[in-house]
Amino acid sequence: MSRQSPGAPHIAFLSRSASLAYFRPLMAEAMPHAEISVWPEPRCLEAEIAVCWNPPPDVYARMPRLRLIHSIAAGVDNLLEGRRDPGVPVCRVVDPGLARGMIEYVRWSVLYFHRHFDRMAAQQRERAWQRLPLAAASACRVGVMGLGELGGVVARALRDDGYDVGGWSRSARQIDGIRTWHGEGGLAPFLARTDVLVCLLPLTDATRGILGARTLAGLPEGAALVHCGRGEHLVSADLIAALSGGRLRGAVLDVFPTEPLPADDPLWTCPGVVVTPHMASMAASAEVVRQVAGNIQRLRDGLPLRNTVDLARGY
Ligand code: NDP
Ligand code: OXD
Repeated sequence: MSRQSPGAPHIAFLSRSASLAYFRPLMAEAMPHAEISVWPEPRCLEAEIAVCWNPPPDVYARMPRLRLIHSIAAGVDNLLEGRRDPGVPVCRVVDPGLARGMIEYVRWSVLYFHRHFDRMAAQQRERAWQRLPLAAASACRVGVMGLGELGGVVARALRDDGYDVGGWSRSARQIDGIRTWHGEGGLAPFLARTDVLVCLLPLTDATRGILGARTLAGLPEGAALVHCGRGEHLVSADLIAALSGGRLRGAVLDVFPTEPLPADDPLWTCPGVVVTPHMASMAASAEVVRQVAGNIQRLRDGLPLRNTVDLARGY
């Protein structure tokens, strides 16, 4: 017999790479009548709601009551795999706090190159005291790939800091004070005017491997990369070749195809690379739970869900 009270939702937190048990008390507080299971508890398969980060492969096919898949994050690439029933919607987190964190991370990374902190760190190792000319922010051309919830606010924040900001997206976007390009045809002119490339794209079939030799070769000599999208966007051998050949100046990398980044990965020690452990930004757990609970209630009330993913586009 089900332990659910009649009509109460059953919510399963599913991840094969991290324990999501820390959500249990928060979710219980937000929805006191809900049944809550956490992977690998077998009862997860009875749930109607799957709240996911890297869910186990093919798990949805074993959840006959599934009615909603909800990400705990902004990106949904890792939870679309194995989703076969077109009637089950997928929602994600969109949060001003997450956007604020991303602005901070990208602002630091852009300043790191614009104000030569990379070169100062190298000089310090040589005990070299050498001042470099102060370049105005307006002389630093930043290019943001992806102008959505995160890329859009990051581009605006950098514009307000005085940078010369360009942006690239799938469809045409207009943002005051920012020159924008879109689609395949817009990529080359966008790259050609970009000194610091910021990747805030979602991972889809169209964007996998986009940070490879061709894109990197489209940047001006001495350009730098700030990568906060997904590890699979980057062809790391191509980046390492561009850095070691001196064509590119450096890279700040937050995301990797395998996380944690394996100890023997050459990126750890590649000159010019800063590695951070997928910490550019994240939504507070309480906010994630608030959004999940809100969407569960909306589902039960027959109202349109918030922050749904367009499954045809894949983001
Ligand atoms: P959105 O879905 O709001 O925006 C995505 C943007 O990318 C849109 O502007 C979209 O274009 C553009 N885009 C998608 N496909 C293409 C394509 N083929 N060519 C050109 N542009 C494309 O996503 P968010 O801004 O919320 O998040 C972006 C990503 O950031 C997430 O998917 C995740 O991977 C990553 N992320 C990383 C974090 C970290 O800590 N490192 C934290 C949070 C998110 P259009 O405007 O035309 O739709
Ligand atoms: C996200 C992330 O997508 O943390 O929110 O990468």
